[in-house]
Amino acid sequence: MKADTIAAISTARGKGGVAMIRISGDGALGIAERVFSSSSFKKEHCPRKCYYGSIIRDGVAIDDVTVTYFKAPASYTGEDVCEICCHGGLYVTQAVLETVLSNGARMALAGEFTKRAYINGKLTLSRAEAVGGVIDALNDAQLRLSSSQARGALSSKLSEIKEIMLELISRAYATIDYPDEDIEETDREEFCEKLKIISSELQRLKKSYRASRAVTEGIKTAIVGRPNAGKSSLYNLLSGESLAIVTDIAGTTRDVIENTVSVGDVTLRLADTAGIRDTDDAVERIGVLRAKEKMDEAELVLCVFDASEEENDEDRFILDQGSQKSVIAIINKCDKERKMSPEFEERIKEKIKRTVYISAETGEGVCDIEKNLSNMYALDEIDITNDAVIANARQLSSVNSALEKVDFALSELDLGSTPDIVCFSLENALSELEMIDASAITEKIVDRIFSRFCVGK
Ligand SMILES: Nc1nc2c(ncn2[C@@H]2O[C@H](COP(=O)(O)OP(=O)(O)OP(=O)(O)O)[C@@H](O)[C@H]2O)c(=O)[nH]1
Ligand SMILES: [Mg+2]
Repeated sequence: MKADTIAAISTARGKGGVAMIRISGDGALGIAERVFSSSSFKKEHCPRKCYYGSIIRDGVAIDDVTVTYFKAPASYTGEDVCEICCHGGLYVTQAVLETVLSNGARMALAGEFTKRAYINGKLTLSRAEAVGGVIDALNDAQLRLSSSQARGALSSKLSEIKEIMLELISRAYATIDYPDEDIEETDREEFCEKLKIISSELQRLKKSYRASRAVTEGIKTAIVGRPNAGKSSLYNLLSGESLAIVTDIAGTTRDVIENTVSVGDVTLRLADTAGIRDTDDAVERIGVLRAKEKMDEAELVLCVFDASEEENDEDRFILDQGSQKSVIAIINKCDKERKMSPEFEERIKEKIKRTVYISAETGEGVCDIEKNLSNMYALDEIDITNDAVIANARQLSSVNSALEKVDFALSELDLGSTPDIVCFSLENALSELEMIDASAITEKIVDRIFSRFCVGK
Protein backbone atom coordinates (compact mmCIF):
# COMPACT_ATOMS: atom_id res chain seq x y z
CA MET A 1 0.00 0.00 0.00
CA LYS A 2 1.28 3.44 -0.95
CA ALA A 3 1.52 5.88 1.95
CA ASP A 4 -0.13 9.27 1.54
CA THR A 5 1.93 12.45 1.44
CA ILE A 6 2.43 14.18 4.77
CA ALA A 7 3.72 17.62 5.75
CA ALA A 8 4.58 19.51 8.93
CA ILE A 9 6.73 22.28 10.31
CA SER A 10 9.90 20.47 11.40
CA THR A 11 11.58 23.36 13.21
CA ALA A 12 10.58 24.51 16.73
CA ARG A 13 7.43 26.53 17.21
CA GLY A 14 8.11 30.22 17.74
CA LYS A 15 9.60 33.19 15.97
CA GLY A 16 13.00 32.53 14.38
CA GLY A 17 15.19 33.46 11.44
CA VAL A 18 14.31 30.38 9.42
CA ALA A 19 11.67 27.63 9.62
CA MET A 20 11.53 24.35 7.72
CA ILE A 21 8.45 22.62 6.36
CA ARG A 22 8.99 19.02 5.41
CA ILE A 23 6.87 17.12 2.88
CA SER A 24 7.22 13.35 2.50
CA GLY A 25 5.53 10.85 0.22
CA ASP A 26 4.90 10.13 -3.44
CA GLY A 27 3.21 13.48 -3.92
CA ALA A 28 6.01 15.56 -2.38
CA LEU A 29 7.62 16.64 -5.63
CA GLY A 30 4.30 17.41 -7.36
CA ILE A 31 3.16 19.54 -4.42
CA ALA A 32 6.47 21.43 -4.33
CA GLU A 33 6.17 22.08 -8.07
CA ARG A 34 2.67 23.48 -7.59
CA VAL A 35 3.43 25.83 -4.69
CA PHE A 36 7.00 26.84 -5.51
CA SER A 37 7.86 29.22 -8.30
CA SER A 38 11.48 29.06 -9.37
CA SER A 39 13.03 29.42 -12.79
CA SER A 40 14.85 26.09 -12.77
CA PHE A 41 13.15 23.82 -10.15
CA LYS A 42 10.34 22.59 -12.44
CA LYS A 43 12.78 21.96 -15.29
CA GLU A 44 15.47 19.99 -13.46
CA HIS A 45 14.45 19.35 -9.77
CA CYS A 46 17.87 17.91 -9.21
CA PRO A 47 18.04 15.91 -5.93
CA ARG A 48 19.92 17.52 -3.02
CA LYS A 49 20.28 20.80 -4.87
CA CYS A 50 18.99 23.89 -3.14
CA TYR A 51 16.66 26.06 -5.28
CA TYR A 52 15.69 29.66 -4.56
CA GLY A 53 12.23 31.03 -5.42
CA SER A 54 8.82 32.02 -3.99
CA ILE A 55 5.85 30.25 -2.45
CA ILE A 56 2.72 31.15 -4.39
CA ARG A 57 -0.70 31.17 -2.69
CA ASP A 58 -3.74 32.08 -4.76
CA GLY A 59 -1.47 33.56 -7.41
CA VAL A 60 0.39 35.77 -4.95
CA ALA A 61 3.97 35.27 -3.71
CA ILE A 62 3.87 35.07 0.10
CA ASP A 63 7.54 34.39 0.92
CA ASP A 64 10.96 33.90 -0.62
CA VAL A 65 12.19 30.39 0.22
CA THR A 66 14.66 27.67 -0.66
CA VAL A 67 13.52 24.16 -1.59
CA THR A 68 15.60 20.99 -1.50
CA TYR A 69 14.37 17.77 -3.06
CA PHE A 70 15.53 14.36 -1.77
CA LYS A 71 14.65 11.55 -4.14
CA ALA A 72 13.50 8.22 -2.66
CA PRO A 73 15.10 6.22 -1.19
CA ALA A 74 17.95 8.65 -0.41
CA SER A 75 16.03 10.74 2.11
CA TYR A 76 15.33 10.81 5.85
CA THR A 77 12.06 8.87 5.48
CA GLY A 78 13.13 6.76 2.50
CA GLU A 79 10.33 8.40 0.48
CA ASP A 80 10.42 11.41 -1.86
CA VAL A 81 10.97 14.41 0.41
CA CYS A 82 10.91 18.16 -0.23
CA GLU A 83 12.10 20.57 2.42
CA ILE A 84 11.00 24.19 2.21
CA CYS A 85 12.97 26.73 4.24
CA CYS A 86 11.03 29.95 4.66
CA HIS A 87 11.36 32.98 6.95
CA GLY A 88 10.74 31.91 10.53
CA GLY A 89 7.81 34.12 11.50
CA LEU A 90 4.86 32.34 13.11
CA TYR A 91 2.30 33.58 10.58
CA VAL A 92 4.38 33.12 7.44
CA THR A 93 5.45 29.59 8.42
CA GLN A 94 1.85 28.59 9.06
CA ALA A 95 0.79 30.16 5.74
CA VAL A 96 3.42 28.16 3.81
CA LEU A 97 2.32 24.95 5.58
CA GLU A 98 -1.34 25.64 4.80
CA THR A 99 -0.48 26.23 1.14
CA VAL A 100 1.27 22.84 1.05
CA LEU A 101 -1.69 21.16 2.79
CA SER A 102 -4.22 22.68 0.42
CA ASN A 103 -2.19 21.32 -2.49
CA GLY A 104 -2.54 17.69 -1.55
CA ALA A 105 -0.54 16.88 1.61
CA ARG A 106 -2.03 15.77 4.91
CA MET A 107 -0.81 17.08 8.28
CA ALA A 108 1.78 14.67 9.71
CA LEU A 109 1.14 13.03 13.08
CA ALA A 110 3.65 13.20 15.95
CA GLY A 111 6.78 11.24 15.00
CA GLU A 112 5.37 10.21 11.63
CA PHE A 113 8.46 11.14 9.58
CA THR A 114 10.71 9.04 11.83
CA LYS A 115 8.13 6.24 11.88
CA ARG A 116 8.23 6.16 8.07
CA ALA A 117 12.05 6.14 8.20
CA TYR A 118 11.80 3.05 10.43
CA ILE A 119 9.15 1.33 8.28
CA ASN A 120 11.23 1.97 5.15
CA GLY A 121 14.31 0.45 6.76
CA LYS A 122 16.25 3.73 7.01
CA LEU A 123 16.62 3.38 10.78
CA THR A 124 16.46 0.46 13.17
CA LEU A 125 13.94 0.88 15.97
CA SER A 126 16.59 1.53 18.62
CA ARG A 127 18.19 4.19 16.39
CA ALA A 128 14.82 5.81 15.77
CA GLU A 129 14.13 5.87 19.51
CA ALA A 130 17.51 7.48 20.09
CA VAL A 131 16.62 10.29 17.64
CA GLY A 132 13.94 11.20 20.20
CA GLY A 133 16.67 11.28 22.85
CA VAL A 134 18.80 13.63 20.75
CA ILE A 135 15.87 16.02 20.43
CA ASP A 136 15.01 15.81 24.14
CA ALA A 137 18.64 16.16 25.36
CA LEU A 138 19.04 18.90 27.94
CA ASN A 139 22.75 18.51 28.64
CA ASP A 140 25.96 17.30 27.09
CA ALA A 141 25.87 13.78 28.58
CA GLN A 142 22.31 13.19 27.36
CA LEU A 143 23.28 14.37 23.88
CA ARG A 144 26.44 12.21 23.74
CA LEU A 145 24.50 9.12 24.84
CA SER A 146 21.54 9.52 22.46
CA SER A 147 23.63 10.64 19.54
CA SER A 148 25.83 7.56 19.80
CA GLN A 149 22.78 5.25 19.87
CA ALA A 150 21.15 7.20 17.02
CA ARG A 151 24.29 6.49 14.97
CA GLY A 152 23.82 2.81 15.71
CA ALA A 153 26.02 1.80 18.68
CA LEU A 154 23.33 -0.47 20.14
CA SER A 155 22.18 -1.80 16.77
CA SER A 156 25.65 -2.90 15.77
CA LYS A 157 26.37 -4.52 19.16
CA LEU A 158 23.10 -6.46 18.86
CA SER A 159 24.01 -7.57 15.33
CA GLU A 160 27.36 -8.84 16.63
CA ILE A 161 25.70 -10.85 19.41
CA LYS A 162 22.99 -12.21 17.11
CA GLU A 163 25.62 -13.29 14.58
CA ILE A 164 27.41 -15.42 17.19
CA MET A 165 24.06 -16.87 18.28
CA LEU A 166 23.18 -17.80 14.71
CA GLU A 167 26.49 -19.52 14.24
CA LEU A 168 25.99 -21.56 17.43
CA ILE A 169 22.44 -22.48 16.49
CA SER A 170 23.46 -23.69 13.05
CA ARG A 171 26.31 -25.73 14.52
CA ALA A 172 23.99 -27.28 17.09
CA TYR A 173 21.50 -28.15 14.36
CA ALA A 174 24.23 -29.87 12.39
CA THR A 175 24.82 -32.24 15.30
CA ILE A 176 21.06 -32.88 15.58
CA ASP A 177 20.84 -33.66 11.87
CA TYR A 178 23.91 -35.88 11.94
CA PRO A 179 23.66 -37.55 15.35
CA ASP A 180 26.40 -40.04 14.52
CA GLU A 181 28.91 -37.26 14.49
CA ASP A 182 28.71 -36.68 18.21
CA ILE A 183 29.76 -33.26 19.50
CA GLU A 184 33.44 -33.41 20.16
CA GLU A 185 34.54 -32.41 23.64
CA THR A 186 36.57 -29.51 22.17
CA ASP A 187 33.48 -28.36 20.30
CA ARG A 188 31.46 -28.42 23.48
CA GLU A 189 34.10 -26.31 25.22
CA GLU A 190 34.18 -23.77 22.43
CA PHE A 191 30.39 -23.66 22.38
CA CYS A 192 30.45 -22.99 26.11
CA GLU A 193 33.05 -20.25 25.74
CA LYS A 194 31.01 -18.46 23.10
CA LEU A 195 27.84 -18.70 25.18
CA LYS A 196 29.73 -17.20 28.11
CA ILE A 197 30.83 -14.30 25.90
CA ILE A 198 27.22 -13.70 24.86
CA SER A 199 26.08 -13.90 28.46
CA SER A 200 28.63 -11.33 29.61
CA GLU A 201 27.82 -8.99 26.72
CA LEU A 202 24.14 -9.17 27.66
CA GLN A 203 24.99 -8.56 31.31
CA ARG A 204 26.93 -5.49 30.26
CA LEU A 205 23.96 -4.25 28.24
CA LYS A 206 21.73 -4.83 31.25
CA LYS A 207 24.09 -2.78 33.38
CA SER A 208 24.18 -0.01 30.78
CA TYR A 209 20.51 0.67 31.48
CA ARG A 210 21.44 1.77 34.98
CA ALA A 211 23.86 4.27 33.44
CA SER A 212 21.50 5.49 30.74
CA ARG A 213 18.63 5.97 33.20
CA ALA A 214 20.90 8.01 35.46
CA VAL A 215 21.95 10.18 32.52
CA THR A 216 18.65 10.67 30.72
CA GLU A 217 15.74 10.11 33.10
CA GLY A 218 17.54 11.24 36.24
CA ILE A 219 17.56 9.88 39.78
CA LYS A 220 14.91 11.01 42.25
CA THR A 221 17.06 12.31 45.11
CA ALA A 222 16.27 13.76 48.55
CA ILE A 223 18.67 15.80 50.67
CA VAL A 224 17.86 15.12 54.31
CA GLY A 225 19.46 15.92 57.65
CA ARG A 226 18.88 17.73 60.89
CA PRO A 227 18.21 21.49 60.89
CA ASN A 228 21.24 23.62 60.01
CA ALA A 229 23.31 20.67 58.74
CA GLY A 230 23.80 22.53 55.46
CA LYS A 231 21.22 20.83 53.21
CA SER A 232 20.15 23.99 51.42
CA SER A 233 23.79 25.02 51.04
CA LEU A 234 24.49 21.66 49.34
CA TYR A 235 21.35 22.04 47.20
CA ASN A 236 22.52 25.47 46.03
CA LEU A 237 26.04 24.21 45.42
CA LEU A 238 24.83 21.34 43.21
CA SER A 239 22.35 23.64 41.45
CA GLY A 240 25.11 26.11 40.66
CA GLU A 241 22.96 28.98 41.89
CA SER A 242 21.43 30.30 45.08
CA LEU A 243 17.89 28.93 44.87
CA ALA A 244 17.14 27.94 48.47
CA ILE A 245 17.31 30.31 51.44
CA VAL A 246 20.33 29.67 53.66
CA THR A 247 20.53 31.14 57.16
CA ASP A 248 22.06 30.14 60.47
CA ILE A 249 18.57 29.82 61.96
CA ALA A 250 17.67 26.16 62.46
CA GLY A 251 14.41 25.42 60.65
CA THR A 252 14.89 27.78 57.69
CA THR A 253 13.56 25.44 55.00
CA ARG A 254 9.96 24.31 55.37
CA ASP A 255 8.67 23.53 51.89
CA VAL A 256 10.26 20.94 49.64
CA ILE A 257 12.25 22.71 46.90
CA GLU A 258 13.01 20.80 43.71
CA ASN A 259 15.42 21.20 40.81
CA THR A 260 17.04 19.01 38.15
CA VAL A 261 20.83 19.20 38.26
CA SER A 262 23.77 17.51 36.54
CA VAL A 263 26.52 16.16 38.76
CA GLY A 264 29.14 14.99 36.30
CA ASP A 265 27.19 12.88 33.80
CA VAL A 266 24.48 11.94 36.32
CA THR A 267 21.19 13.83 36.34
CA LEU A 268 19.68 14.25 39.81
CA ARG A 269 16.05 15.23 40.34
CA LEU A 270 16.98 16.90 43.57
CA ALA A 271 14.75 17.85 46.51
CA ASP A 272 15.87 20.03 49.41
CA THR A 273 13.82 19.36 52.52
CA ALA A 274 13.12 20.74 55.99
CA GLY A 275 15.53 19.72 58.76
CA ILE A 276 14.14 16.71 60.61
CA ARG A 277 13.41 17.36 64.31
CA ASP A 278 10.56 17.38 66.86
CA THR A 279 9.03 20.83 66.89
CA ASP A 280 6.02 22.70 68.26
CA ASP A 281 5.88 25.00 65.25
CA ALA A 282 2.85 23.91 63.19
CA VAL A 283 4.32 24.98 59.83
CA GLU A 284 7.70 23.39 60.48
CA ARG A 285 5.96 20.16 61.58
CA ILE A 286 4.33 19.91 58.14
CA GLY A 287 7.73 20.54 56.57
CA VAL A 288 9.28 17.71 58.62
CA LEU A 289 6.47 15.38 57.57
CA ARG A 290 7.08 16.24 53.92
CA ALA A 291 10.81 15.72 54.36
CA LYS A 292 10.16 12.20 55.67
CA GLU A 293 7.81 11.50 52.76
CA LYS A 294 10.45 12.69 50.28
CA MET A 295 13.01 10.45 51.94
CA ASP A 296 10.67 7.46 51.56
CA GLU A 297 9.90 8.21 47.92
CA ALA A 298 13.47 8.93 46.86
CA GLU A 299 15.62 6.46 45.00
CA LEU A 300 18.75 8.08 46.35
CA VAL A 301 19.16 9.89 49.68
CA LEU A 302 21.92 12.34 50.49
CA CYS A 303 22.12 12.30 54.31
CA VAL A 304 23.83 15.47 55.47
CA PHE A 305 25.63 15.52 58.84
CA ASP A 306 27.24 18.57 60.43
CA ALA A 307 30.83 17.69 61.37
CA SER A 308 31.19 20.91 63.37
CA GLU A 309 28.51 19.87 65.88
CA GLU A 310 28.20 16.97 68.25
CA GLU A 311 25.75 14.38 66.98
CA ASN A 312 22.24 14.27 68.46
CA ASP A 313 19.12 12.09 68.35
CA GLU A 314 18.03 13.57 65.01
CA ASP A 315 21.32 12.55 63.44
CA ARG A 316 20.92 9.06 64.86
CA PHE A 317 17.34 8.84 63.54
CA ILE A 318 18.44 9.95 60.06
CA LEU A 319 21.31 7.49 60.03
CA ASP A 320 18.95 4.63 60.91
CA GLN A 321 16.41 5.61 58.25
CA GLY A 322 18.97 6.41 55.58
CA SER A 323 20.89 3.19 55.84
CA GLN A 324 17.92 1.28 54.42
CA LYS A 325 18.21 3.00 51.03
CA SER A 326 20.60 3.78 48.26
CA VAL A 327 22.39 6.52 50.11
CA ILE A 328 25.47 8.72 50.31
CA ALA A 329 26.46 10.13 53.70
CA ILE A 330 27.64 13.71 53.37
CA ILE A 331 29.76 14.88 56.27
CA ASN A 332 29.55 18.64 55.86
CA LYS A 333 31.30 21.73 57.24
CA CYS A 334 34.72 20.11 57.04
CA ASP A 335 36.24 23.59 56.84
CA LYS A 336 35.31 24.07 60.51
CA GLU A 337 36.67 22.57 63.69
CA ARG A 338 35.48 18.95 64.09
CA LYS A 339 33.05 18.31 66.96
CA MET A 340 31.32 15.17 65.73
CA SER A 341 32.57 12.23 67.81
CA PRO A 342 34.91 9.75 66.06
CA GLU A 343 32.54 6.97 67.26
CA PHE A 344 29.61 8.47 65.39
CA GLU A 345 31.76 9.05 62.32
CA GLU A 346 32.66 5.35 62.44
CA ARG A 347 29.00 4.40 62.83
CA ILE A 348 28.13 6.43 59.74
CA LYS A 349 30.81 4.64 57.74
CA GLU A 350 29.68 1.26 59.03
CA LYS A 351 26.04 1.81 58.17
CA ILE A 352 26.45 3.74 54.95
CA LYS A 353 28.93 2.34 52.48
CA ARG A 354 29.54 5.64 50.75
CA THR A 355 30.72 8.54 52.85
CA VAL A 356 32.10 11.81 51.52
CA TYR A 357 33.55 14.80 53.34
CA ILE A 358 32.62 18.19 51.99
CA SER A 359 32.31 21.85 52.72
CA ALA A 360 29.16 23.21 51.11
CA GLU A 361 30.60 26.64 51.88
CA THR A 362 33.86 26.26 49.91
CA GLY A 363 32.78 23.54 47.46
CA GLU A 364 35.53 21.20 48.65
CA GLY A 365 34.67 17.50 48.21
CA VAL A 366 31.96 17.91 45.56
CA CYS A 367 34.09 15.92 43.12
CA ASP A 368 33.89 12.99 45.58
CA ILE A 369 30.08 13.11 45.34
CA GLU A 370 30.51 13.03 41.56
CA LYS A 371 32.87 10.03 41.76
CA ASN A 372 30.48 8.12 44.00
CA LEU A 373 27.52 8.78 41.70
CA SER A 374 29.52 7.73 38.70
CA ASN A 375 30.42 4.46 40.42
CA MET A 376 26.87 3.88 41.72
CA TYR A 377 25.37 4.19 38.26
CA ALA A 378 28.09 2.26 36.39
CA LEU A 379 29.29 5.33 34.50
CA ASP A 380 32.87 4.45 35.36
CA GLU A 381 32.40 1.16 33.47
CA ILE A 382 30.09 2.17 30.62
CA ASP A 383 31.35 4.72 28.12
CA ILE A 384 28.12 6.45 27.11
CA THR A 385 29.78 8.20 24.18
CA ASN A 386 30.86 4.98 22.44
CA ASP A 387 29.43 1.84 24.05
CA ALA A 388 26.12 0.23 23.21
CA VAL A 389 23.60 1.41 25.74
CA ILE A 390 20.08 0.23 26.56
CA ALA A 391 17.82 3.27 26.49
CA ASN A 392 14.45 2.15 27.80
CA ALA A 393 12.44 -0.47 29.67
CA ARG A 394 11.26 -2.12 26.44
CA GLN A 395 14.82 -2.82 25.35
CA LEU A 396 15.80 -3.90 28.86
CA SER A 397 13.01 -6.42 29.07
CA SER A 398 14.20 -8.09 25.84
CA VAL A 399 17.82 -8.16 27.05
CA ASN A 400 16.74 -9.67 30.38
CA SER A 401 14.72 -12.42 28.72
CA ALA A 402 17.51 -13.18 26.26
CA LEU A 403 20.03 -13.35 29.10
CA GLU A 404 17.83 -15.76 31.07
CA LYS A 405 17.62 -18.07 28.05
CA VAL A 406 21.33 -17.93 27.29
CA ASP A 407 22.15 -18.74 30.93
CA PHE A 408 19.66 -21.61 30.81
CA ALA A 409 21.37 -22.94 27.67
CA LEU A 410 24.70 -22.71 29.47
CA SER A 411 23.49 -24.67 32.47
CA GLU A 412 21.91 -27.30 30.20
CA LEU A 413 25.18 -27.64 28.36
CA ASP A 414 26.95 -28.09 31.68
CA LEU A 415 24.54 -30.86 32.62
CA GLY A 416 25.32 -32.59 29.34
CA SER A 417 21.85 -32.09 27.82
CA THR A 418 21.15 -32.94 24.20
CA PRO A 419 21.83 -30.23 21.58
CA ASP A 420 18.14 -29.74 20.77
CA ILE A 421 17.43 -28.32 24.26
CA VAL A 422 20.36 -25.92 23.99
CA CYS A 423 19.28 -24.99 20.50
CA PHE A 424 15.73 -24.30 21.57
CA SER A 425 16.77 -21.86 24.32
CA LEU A 426 19.22 -20.12 22.02
CA GLU A 427 16.58 -19.65 19.36
CA ASN A 428 14.28 -18.13 21.95
CA ALA A 429 17.06 -15.84 23.12
CA LEU A 430 17.67 -14.75 19.55
CA SER A 431 14.03 -13.85 18.93
CA GLU A 432 14.00 -11.84 22.18
CA LEU A 433 16.91 -9.77 20.88
CA GLU A 434 15.26 -9.35 17.50
CA MET A 435 12.38 -7.60 19.25
CA ILE A 436 14.67 -4.66 20.04
CA ASP A 437 15.31 -3.72 16.43
CA ALA A 438 13.22 -5.82 14.11
CA SER A 439 9.71 -5.75 12.78
CA ALA A 440 8.60 -8.52 15.12
CA ILE A 441 6.88 -6.04 17.40
CA THR A 442 3.24 -5.13 17.01
CA GLU A 443 2.00 -2.04 15.22
CA LYS A 444 0.48 -0.78 18.47
CA ILE A 445 3.88 -0.69 20.16
CA VAL A 446 5.44 1.02 17.14
CA ASP A 447 2.67 3.66 17.23
CA ARG A 448 3.23 4.25 20.92
CA ILE A 449 6.99 4.65 20.49
CA PHE A 450 6.62 7.26 17.74
CA SER A 451 3.74 9.16 19.34
CA ARG A 452 6.23 10.37 21.99
CA PHE A 453 7.94 12.42 19.28
CA CYS A 454 6.86 15.93 18.35
CA VAL A 455 5.02 16.74 15.13
CA GLY A 456 7.52 17.41 12.34
CA LYS A 457 10.02 14.76 13.45
N1 LIG B 1 31.47 26.93 57.62
C1 LIG B 1 30.49 26.32 56.97
N2 LIG B 1 29.23 26.73 57.12
C2 LIG B 1 28.27 26.09 56.45
C3 LIG B 1 28.54 25.01 55.59
N3 LIG B 1 27.38 24.56 55.07
C4 LIG B 1 26.41 25.36 55.58
N4 LIG B 1 26.94 26.27 56.41
C5 LIG B 1 26.21 27.28 57.19
O1 LIG B 1 25.31 26.59 58.05
C6 LIG B 1 24.11 27.33 58.21
C7 LIG B 1 22.93 26.47 57.83
O2 LIG B 1 22.99 26.17 56.46
P1 LIG B 1 21.71 25.72 55.61
O3 LIG B 1 22.22 25.34 54.27
O4 LIG B 1 20.65 26.74 55.69
O5 LIG B 1 21.30 24.45 56.44
P2 LIG B 1 19.97 23.56 56.28
O6 LIG B 1 20.36 22.17 56.58
O7 LIG B 1 19.32 23.80 54.98
O8 LIG B 1 19.06 24.14 57.45
P3 LIG B 1 17.47 24.06 57.63
O9 LIG B 1 16.84 24.53 56.37
O10 LIG B 1 17.22 24.98 58.74
O11 LIG B 1 17.13 22.66 57.96
C8 LIG B 1 24.26 28.57 57.32
O12 LIG B 1 24.71 29.63 58.14
C9 LIG B 1 25.34 28.17 56.34
O13 LIG B 1 26.06 29.27 55.85
C10 LIG B 1 29.90 24.59 55.45
O14 LIG B 1 30.27 23.65 54.74
N5 LIG B 1 30.83 25.28 56.16
MG1 LIG C 1 17.48 24.48 54.47
